[in-house]
Amino acid sequence: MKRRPPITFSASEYSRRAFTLIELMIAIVIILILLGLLIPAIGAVRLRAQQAQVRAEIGNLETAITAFKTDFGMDPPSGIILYEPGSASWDPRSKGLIRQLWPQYNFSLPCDINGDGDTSDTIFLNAGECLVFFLGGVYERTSDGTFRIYGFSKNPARPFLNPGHTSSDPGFDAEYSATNSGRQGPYFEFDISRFVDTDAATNPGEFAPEYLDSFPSQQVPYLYLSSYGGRGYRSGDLGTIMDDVYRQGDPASSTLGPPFKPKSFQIISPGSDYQLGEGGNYSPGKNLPGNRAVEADNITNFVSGSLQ
Ligand SMILES: [Ca+2]
Ligand SMILES: [Ca+2]
Ligand SMILES: [Ca+2]
Repeated sequence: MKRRPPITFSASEYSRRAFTLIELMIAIVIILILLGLLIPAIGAVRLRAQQAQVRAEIGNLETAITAFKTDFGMDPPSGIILYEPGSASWDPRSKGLIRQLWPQYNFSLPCDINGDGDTSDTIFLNAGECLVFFLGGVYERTSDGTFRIYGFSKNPARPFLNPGHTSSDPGFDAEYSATNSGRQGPYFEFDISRFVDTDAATNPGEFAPEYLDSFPSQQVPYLYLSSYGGRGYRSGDLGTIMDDVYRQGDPASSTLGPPFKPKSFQIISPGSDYQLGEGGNYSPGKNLPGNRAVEADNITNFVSGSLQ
């Protein structure tokens, strides 16, 4: 049987193998350079997808507000104080809003709006909390810190009957279960993992949640501002969150223009930088001044997309 000669490499073959190693290293470097170009591009695509998701959600919130208006004849207010019967007496403005929403509301019967087991809370709802309350209904914060929302009772005199208020709570009324009279809402499918209570320290005990948009690790909730059917946006609803609603005008001008959405409402997401900025004049064709640069990525219901 013929034996095969042992395999040997010539000098040129060795150099050919070494050259292959150099080629490999060059290929690796090229791949790294390409990755360096690609990763930011992937990041930009991901950001655009996240922005599109928030834009779509703002559209769904608008639809939910329309459904609320169909039932109650007005857009949700964006600032109100709710009084459980054991707290202070109603201020005239808040009482007027409740009378508009529920003409048969009985102000003297017990209710536990925040489902915490008593009927003595005063609940100051800010602009972001109003969005959740009027689209979500009465609520409770459970022992693990998560929020639940229950819509409103269809009992026209007692819309705030709260299924979260249980029979072991003081002042329990069988009607608190309220399922017998039916419920309306929630008007929006909130993701309970995105409820947040940013003013828990200043308003302890009311537990009213606000809602974060879907940007990962978002910290600043949606801002919702009502024009009260065209009667006008209220600076009081803005609190210290922003200086003003968005208005049509040159951002460089100190003369404030008419507001966007003058007869309905503004919804504002802080965008991926988690900052709302101060608001005021905005024009799609004009740059925001340097001190308002954080507003460029805000997403609103009056511009399709981020502001710039
Ligand atoms: Ca309560
Ligand atoms: Ca709160
Ligand atoms: Ca922003």
